[in-house]
Amino acid sequence: MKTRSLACLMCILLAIAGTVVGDTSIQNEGEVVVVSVDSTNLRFSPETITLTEGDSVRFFWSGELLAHNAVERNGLFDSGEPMRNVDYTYTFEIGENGTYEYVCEPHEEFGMVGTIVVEPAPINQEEVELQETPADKSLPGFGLWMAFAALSLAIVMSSRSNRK
Ligand SMILES: [Cu+2]
Repeated sequence: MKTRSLACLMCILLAIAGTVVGDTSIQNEGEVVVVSVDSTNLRFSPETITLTEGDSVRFFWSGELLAHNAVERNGLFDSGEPMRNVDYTYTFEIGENGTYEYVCEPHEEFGMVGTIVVEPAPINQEEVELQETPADKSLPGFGLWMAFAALSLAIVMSSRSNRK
């Protein structure tokens, strides 16, 4: 009876170990999509991009004739003062899905406007992001060692009870 309950405990611990190891092994790096200024000097290129939560938009231009910036209409991101050289990256976090419109402040009236569509992250990726804690990173093998200890204990206990 005692051996059976220990074996049961071992199974539970192995299951826990499995989920801990599984979480830390999934590292989903987001994509980075570059938006620059086209040859007319008054348009973003591309004007519309589609991303997934966790991805980034990188506003990148250098040596432009005119100074530009990229400011989201509700202030979600802002590359700062208009400049002829800009390298500004914004990463869309989990929960920031939606459609965002941004403008180049000095050239908005000329139609220098862009759109970013951010789609929700797949469910499994969302779980990884939410469950990821500093403890998981510092002790990646903790669950596995717990299971190993339980397994050792179960073997010792069962061999003792067999002798009786
Ligand atoms: Cu501009």
